[in-house]
Amino acid sequence: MKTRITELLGIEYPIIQGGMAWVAEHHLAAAVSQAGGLGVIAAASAPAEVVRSEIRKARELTDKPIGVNIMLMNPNAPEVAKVVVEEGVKVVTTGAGNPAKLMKGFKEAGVKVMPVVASVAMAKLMERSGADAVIAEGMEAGGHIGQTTTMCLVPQVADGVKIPVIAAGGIGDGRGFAAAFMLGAQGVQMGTRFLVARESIVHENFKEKVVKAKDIDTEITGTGNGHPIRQIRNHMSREYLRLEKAGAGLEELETLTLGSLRRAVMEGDVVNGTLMAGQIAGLVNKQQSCKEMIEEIMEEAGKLLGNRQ
Ligand code: TUI
Repeated sequence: MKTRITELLGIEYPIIQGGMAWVAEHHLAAAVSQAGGLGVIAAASAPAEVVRSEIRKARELTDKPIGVNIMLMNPNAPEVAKVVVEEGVKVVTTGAGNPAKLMKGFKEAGVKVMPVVASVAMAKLMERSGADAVIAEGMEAGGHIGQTTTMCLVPQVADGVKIPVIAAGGIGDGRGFAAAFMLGAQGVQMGTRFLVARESIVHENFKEKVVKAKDIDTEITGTGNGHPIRQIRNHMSREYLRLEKAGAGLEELETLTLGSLRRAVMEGDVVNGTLMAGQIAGLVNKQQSCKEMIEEIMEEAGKLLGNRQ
């Protein structure tokens, strides 16, 4: 399937893997790229040298293009950007902020930049700053989110910019893929579905929570303090919301959640860990390899979209 995104990135299918902190390490990224999508290593809050080593390990597993996601709340984002350029990575996605300051360095190095945006204004700003595409992410997504749904955000962003749009948030199968294209997207980004992939290093307890989740099993913490995070409801999310309601300050809440994503992903602590996942967790009900997932999605979407080339 050829779209402006497959052409831009030199990949087979316009499916981008979300840059999930702790989850999106070299095994997952390499598996997605090897299956014809774009695998993405999440730099998250890792030191730049760890990111370098992840890039090199991914390259040992695949010679297809690999991307890196830079989380802009991380104060060492400029250092990570330097490593990305040094290692010859050609695609970067960004999240949770404005990457304008990093854009010049990326452009000079020939790196394609695809910022995640949660509004039309931000999408336009990114286009003016030199972004090659934008990832319009609705609030169905997991982790740090904006306030608009994918259904409303994607067509408005598609009308607002000339660069290609990738839809994200709430997409987990061929129907979601086809719907995104109907809304004007040229590609999709998926996180939650890839989280449970066989190649994903996420602890089985967390994967099981996603596979068993129903449509209404996520909730958003931090809406009141500027750190809205969608996650599967558990003891941690309830405790956070209880403290938030009682007027706890950001510092107290951050102490509560310190290391909680790592605990969920690495240790399988589904009680005191933060189970970041999107609303599509309710639809994700089986574990497959990334290749099986991508083939299944493309087959279903192909039928729905009438096998357009
Ligand atoms: O970045 C994400 N999702 C994330 S990052 C993350 S790491 C984390 N770990 C522990 C605690 C807290 C965070 C977990 N999930 N998604 C991409 C995304 N970006 N969604 C929304 C946005 C966004 C929001 C506002 C992008 C730009 C923006 O602009 C604001 C500005 O700076 O002008």
